[in-house]
Amino acid sequence: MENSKNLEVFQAKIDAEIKIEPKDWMPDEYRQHLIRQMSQHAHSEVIGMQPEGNWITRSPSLRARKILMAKVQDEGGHGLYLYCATETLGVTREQLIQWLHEGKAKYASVFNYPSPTWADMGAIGWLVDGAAIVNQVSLQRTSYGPYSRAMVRICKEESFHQRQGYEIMATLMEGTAEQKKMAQEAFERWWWPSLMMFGPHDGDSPRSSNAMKWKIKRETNDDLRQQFIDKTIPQAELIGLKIPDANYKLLENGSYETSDIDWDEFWNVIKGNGPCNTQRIKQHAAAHDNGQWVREAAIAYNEKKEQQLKSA
Ligand code: BYC
Repeated sequence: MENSKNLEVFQAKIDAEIKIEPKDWMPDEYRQHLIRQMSQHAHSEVIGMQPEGNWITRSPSLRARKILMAKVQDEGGHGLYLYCATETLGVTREQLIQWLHEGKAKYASVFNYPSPTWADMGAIGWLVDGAAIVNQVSLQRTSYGPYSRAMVRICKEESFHQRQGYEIMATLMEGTAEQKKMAQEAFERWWWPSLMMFGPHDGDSPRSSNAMKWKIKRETNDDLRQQFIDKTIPQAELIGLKIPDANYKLLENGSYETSDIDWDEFWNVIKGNGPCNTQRIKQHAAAHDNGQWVREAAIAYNEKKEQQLKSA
């Protein structure tokens, strides 16, 4: 089929809500757009294990430790589904990791902030996973089949994560004055970075136009951010947390108006100048190098199995 006919069939499928599958024809721009977004999403899941992994050995109880360990492990699993889904677009996992280490691939800016107290575990689960869910529920309807199916499973797990985070915050808010202060301070550390997770305002988002046309994105950055704000502010107020925004107000339509994000901070963190950017990549690269023997052993094991099957 000539290219314009291919394009017509491709867009018609998207318009009819038929998923694009790995062996279907797709324009190269669509493929590259997906490789970029999905691999960045995968990297975010894996780099996101670091701020929480920081607290596994220092959890305040065995129950808390078991839950946190399972949660961090889930995030690693999400990264793996997403790397596999990205590989269906014809790019190797090694290449994706190399782009991450070279700084060519991004990951969510929110993971470049430190997690100095136990309350940060609450704030990350409640706010960061909470923001991720709003975005990922929408991405369940994305046009690329493998991405959409990965999202369905990831969303089920993320909703547990959001609740475990909120439980930590609610428990601290019923505790001593010191615990309440710890929770409030963690809330203040993660509120703005969580709002930044949705990306720049719609007018400043160069990727949105193609993403919406191809139904990779189903809702805009600002619409998703507003949904998150509207559901999170009442949750904060219910447990006595103060919103770190002097200008926020409830509007007649039930939605909240808030101050604008500090976009200089957002772009600065994305450029690599956040408090933990260097540490996050260094730690990932070291873990990757340390895992070399595991990858080699897995390949050797598979090769041996294949030989045994052939000679059986
Ligand atoms: N951080 O045109 P735009 C989790 C970049 S992890 C960094 O709006 P787009 C969890 C953007 O990449 C879940 N960079 O782009 C794990 C673009 O630069 P490039 C993470 C950002 O793609 C562990 C430029 O800015 N979720 O749940 O249309 C523990 C212009 O932006 C950010 C996902 O990854 C940012 N926040 O929209 C706990 C969701 N925002 O690439 C929890 C999947 C923007 O052109 N991704 N940029 O160089 C998406 O939905 C979209 O990619 C975004 C951005 C909404 C993030």
